[in-house]
Amino acid sequence: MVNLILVLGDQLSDTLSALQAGDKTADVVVMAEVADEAGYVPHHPKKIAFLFSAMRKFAKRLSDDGWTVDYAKLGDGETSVCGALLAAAERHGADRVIATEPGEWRLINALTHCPITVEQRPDDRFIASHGDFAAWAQGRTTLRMEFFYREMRKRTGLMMEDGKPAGGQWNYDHDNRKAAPDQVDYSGPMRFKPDAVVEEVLALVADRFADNFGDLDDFWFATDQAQARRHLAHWVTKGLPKFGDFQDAMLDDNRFLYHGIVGLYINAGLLDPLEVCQAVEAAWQAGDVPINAAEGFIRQIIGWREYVRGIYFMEGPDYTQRNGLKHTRDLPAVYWGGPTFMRCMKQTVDQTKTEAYAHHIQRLMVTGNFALLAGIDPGQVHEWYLAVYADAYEWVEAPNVIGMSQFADGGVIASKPYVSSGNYIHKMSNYCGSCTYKVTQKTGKDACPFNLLYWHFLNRHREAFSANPRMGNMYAVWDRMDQGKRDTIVTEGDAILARLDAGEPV
Ligand code: FAD
Ligand code: DLZ
Ligand code: SF4
Repeated sequence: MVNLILVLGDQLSDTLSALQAGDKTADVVVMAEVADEAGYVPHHPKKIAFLFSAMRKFAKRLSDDGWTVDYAKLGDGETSVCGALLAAAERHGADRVIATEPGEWRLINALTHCPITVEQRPDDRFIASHGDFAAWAQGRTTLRMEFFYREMRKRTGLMMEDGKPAGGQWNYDHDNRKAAPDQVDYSGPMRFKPDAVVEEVLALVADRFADNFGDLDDFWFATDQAQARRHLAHWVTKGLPKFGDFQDAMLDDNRFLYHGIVGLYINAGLLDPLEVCQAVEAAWQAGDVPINAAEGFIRQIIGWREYVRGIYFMEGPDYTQRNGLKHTRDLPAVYWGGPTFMRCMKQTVDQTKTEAYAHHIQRLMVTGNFALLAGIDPGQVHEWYLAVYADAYEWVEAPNVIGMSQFADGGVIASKPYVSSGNYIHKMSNYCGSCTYKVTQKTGKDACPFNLLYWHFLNRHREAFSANPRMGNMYAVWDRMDQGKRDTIVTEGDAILARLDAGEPV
């Protein structure tokens, strides 16, 4: 009997467990562009174009390799993955599907309830299985990433020497917090001219997703493994050496700084996470990059990336509905490109719109920080992040947003909320110099909204955080402020929130 082998849009890896379990000479690979996947959030047009192009090229690669591939283009067939499987089963006389577990509970459930036998195999493109993560987490009162990361270093042997961390330290983060540089001597990610496959997809996306937030023009992403590898090699040579130093910096006129722009390729399966880490380790071993850059980058991949996936699957399907701080405000229009006087928000949203990309600190300390301080409903924040970034899939996006950024999981991931006044953004960027607001002003009409909302947030959530040992100092500072200043901050913070509620720009 013929088996169907399901390959989803973010499973474009030769080593995929479903492909490994299949028989090239007898089974049929099913790949489908379907409205349900393209529409569960209003994905950025560049994200859809990237994924459909990469899917089409991967299907061709499989068929060149001898597989029979049943590929449905958007609009050609069914609207859901389950529907596509049922239709293909009919066409090929199959009664069983071999799949690799999807990265989202929604789709896992859809496959579980699809009226055909679907065997969901573990996604072993990750270092830690669900069982490994559960075993690590068991019995721990706090699940801090740093300790999980050390386990992953030992397991992979990356940057290990005689069982000890290279250089004598596990973590070189203290060297990775330099402010924005005056000059960036890296020209950014490698750009690829759309080929015929990509051009066809671009026309489809322009036709079908014109109303989605995001620009489609100037599409430059790699869309196959060979291109992604070329981009990786280029970045390792030119960008990685200063990645660590300026990892947290933000610049008005440089969107990518020294970042890898590899998340979208790894998450879709075009690059293997270990392959990427090994390339970085090799550059460090060759003396081409400093230890803080190599360790800092490898920690993001085998530490943070694996850790957030572990949390997503351990916490269960209700994770995205968590709202520990009971925030209910609607997501303001500025997130969809509406007017704002805040330079940092404008820059981050503008670049998100054009590139489907913003780096970690922009996501965490600009748009994430503002949403948390303003008390935005975390479910809406989550859907925004899932829609607008080319690397966003729920298993990775939700823990970062619901957990790390919005503290909506009650502290599973973060030991304290990632909130800051304008001072942090000022220190790490050159945004404030051209902002309508004044970052040094704490109150008054020109005061930076982050300054007002920071104290407003701490004040209104006193019950939740005043006993947190990492926040005691801040409450002590607030308590020492004179009553008149505190009243002004609360009144002016209320006024900003009222403007957001009225749909007025802030
Ligand atoms: P680099 O800065 O070059 O970092 C290297 C790689 O490390 C990334 O490509 C990624 O694979 C990994 N990495 C780094 N930090 C994390 C992290 N916190 N969690 C998981 N992997 C990490 N990452 C996603 O892949 N998808 C998302 O949807 C996503 N949403 C995020 C939302 C918020 C609010 C925050 C704060 C972070 C989010 N991240 C997400 C993590 C991180 O911002 C992106 O991985 C990174 O910006 C991607 O750009 P890059 O490839 O240039 O990464
Ligand atoms: C993100 C996405 C999009 C936009 N479209 C498709 C699609 O048409 N077909 C498909 O197989 N996968 C798509 N994906 C990726 C899935 O949404 C992804 O597999 C799940 O979110 C699980 O991570
Ligand atoms: Fe952002 Fe405040 Fe700086 Fe303006 S002054 S760019 S709002 S941090």
